[in-house]
Amino acid sequence: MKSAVTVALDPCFAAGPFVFHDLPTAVEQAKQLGFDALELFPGDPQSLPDPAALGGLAVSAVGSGAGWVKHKLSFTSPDADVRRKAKQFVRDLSVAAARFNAPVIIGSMQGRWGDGLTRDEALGWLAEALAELGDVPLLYEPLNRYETNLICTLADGVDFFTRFGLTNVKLLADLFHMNIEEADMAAAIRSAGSHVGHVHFADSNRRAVGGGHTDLGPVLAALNDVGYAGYLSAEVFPLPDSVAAATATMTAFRQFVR
Ligand code: LER
Ligand code: MN
Repeated sequence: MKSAVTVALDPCFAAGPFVFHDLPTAVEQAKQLGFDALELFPGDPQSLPDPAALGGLAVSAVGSGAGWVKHKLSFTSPDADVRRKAKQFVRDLSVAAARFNAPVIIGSMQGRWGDGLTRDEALGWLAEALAELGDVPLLYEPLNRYETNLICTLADGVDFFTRFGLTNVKLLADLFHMNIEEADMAAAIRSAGSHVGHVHFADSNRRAVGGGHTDLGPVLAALNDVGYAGYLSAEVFPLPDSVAAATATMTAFRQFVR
């Protein structure tokens, strides 16, 4: 497994669960602490940095959260024009992310059902978007119940992929969301198996691993047992500050992985 740390690149993420909020500091600290990669959350596709600005670090993934947080785009909006713009936003992001060979995360842009929209209609539109974008590597992220009512567990994610024949998409297992929604985090990872394509490495309270009460040993054992070799990416609050959260993450990574 490889280590990554998140960097928000837009003021719309100022209060979000990202370790760093400016690129030069992130590059300097990530290199110093020995991270393999940065995970980038731009406000727009055109604000992804030049690869040369990353000082040799890889990019684990590119987040599309600004599509919702900044531009209010969603794959399950009742407005067809908003859905079309949402797909174009992710398409443009994926073109920019290809410079880094990085997949694009679909998290909050999935939206929710309700207000006259049935769950089946919403899932249909979500599946249509993921299928249309199927030529680019995508990571689909189940979120906790306070952020979506579409798919909140890994098992529901696998069922969704199977029902709509989505073979291009992998699951993003965010340990913070899983702590809220899964009955047994390790068992959920074992059941999802090779569908797991990415991990957000966070403790129960969304602090760096070690700062909450999640029992990480069985979770890491499950990831090892399913042959997971991707990133453990710290998507956590910069608490007590960015450098401390990054340092704690690397301590945990070395404890559990190396
Ligand atoms: C995005 O990766 C995520 O986990 C969402 O909860 C956004 O905060
Ligand atoms: Mn996440």
